[in-house]
Amino acid sequence: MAPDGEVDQAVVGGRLPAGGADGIRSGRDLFDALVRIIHRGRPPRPLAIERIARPSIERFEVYRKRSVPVLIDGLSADWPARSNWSLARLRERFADRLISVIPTRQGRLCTDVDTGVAFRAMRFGDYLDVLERGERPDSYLIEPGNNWIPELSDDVRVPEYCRNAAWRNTRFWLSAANTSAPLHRDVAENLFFQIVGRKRFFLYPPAASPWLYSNPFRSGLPNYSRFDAEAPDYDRFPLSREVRPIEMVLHPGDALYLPSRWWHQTRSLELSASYNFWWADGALALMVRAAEFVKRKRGLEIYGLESRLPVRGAVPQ
Ligand SMILES: O=C(O)CCC(=O)C(=O)O
Repeated sequence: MAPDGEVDQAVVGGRLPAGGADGIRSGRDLFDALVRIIHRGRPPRPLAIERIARPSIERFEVYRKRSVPVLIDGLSADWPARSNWSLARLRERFADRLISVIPTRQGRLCTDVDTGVAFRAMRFGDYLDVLERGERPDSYLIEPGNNWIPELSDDVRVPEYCRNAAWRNTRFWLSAANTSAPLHRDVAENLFFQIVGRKRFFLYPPAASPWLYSNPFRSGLPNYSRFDAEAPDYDRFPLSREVRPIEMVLHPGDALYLPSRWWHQTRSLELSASYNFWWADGALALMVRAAEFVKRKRGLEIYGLESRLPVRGAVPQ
C-alpha cells in the first residue's frame, strides 16, 4: 500500500484523478487510478447479452475465449432438480441434514471487510420452516456442492463445457424473495443455473474494475466492491456513474455463462433455488489454486464449513 501522504500529493498535484468522497486510500485505489489513466479515463462500453440455445462445445468456446457472458436455453431441461427442488421435496429428503448459511441483514449478505464472510451451520428443516411460512430467514443458504448434501449433485448434470476441467467446484443457493449478494467477482469461469424463481443479476466486465471501488488487496474481501449497483451512491462513488451495469433477470431454466472475473451482484425476486459450476483450466486453474492458498493462509473462508465438520450431514445436539 502506498503511504497516504504520497498518494494525496499525487492527487493534489493533479497527476491522479481523486476517486470520490473516499479518496485514494489503498494501493488498490492507486492501482485503479493508474489503470484509468492508461485507459485515458474511458470505461468499457456496455454490451448486449445474447440468448442462445444449447451451443456445441466449439460455439461455447467462442464466448469463453472472448470472455463474453451469454444466456443459454435448455441446458437444465432434463435435470431432476427441476422437479426435486420444491420446498416439500427438499424437506422430505433432507430436513435433518446440516446446511451451511451466511447470515443476512435485511436480506443482504453480511460481509466484513476485515474478516470476509462467515458461514454457519444449521438444520435444513429449520431453514425450510421459515421459507414455508413465506418469511425471509436471516441467512442465505450457500451450500458447497458435493459436501453435506452430496445427493444434490444427482439432481444436476455437469455441463459438457466444463466436464473435463482441471479444477471444478459447485454451489447450491436457496433463498427467500429479496435476498441479495453484493457486488463481487470470482477468478473461475461460472455457469450459473436458475432452477426455481427469478433472480436479478447486475454485471460489469473486468475492464470496469477501475471504476468500481474494489476493496484493498489485503482486506478480507479483496474480490468485493464497495459500490452497490442496485442502490448507487454516486456522491461517495462518483466514478461508478461512468459504468452502467448490464441488468438481467434469470428465469427458471435459464443458464448464464459468467466468464472469469466478471463482476456480479444478485437479488432473488422470489423464493429462489440456483446451482452453479465454477471451473478453470491451465493458467486460470493455477490462479484459482493460488487464490485458495492465499485465502487459506490468511484464515479466510473459501468454501464454507466443509473442512470444519468431520461428520457429514450430522445435526449437532
Ligand atoms: O446467486 C447468488 O446470489 C450469487 C451467485 C454468485 O455469486 C456466483 O455464482 O458466483
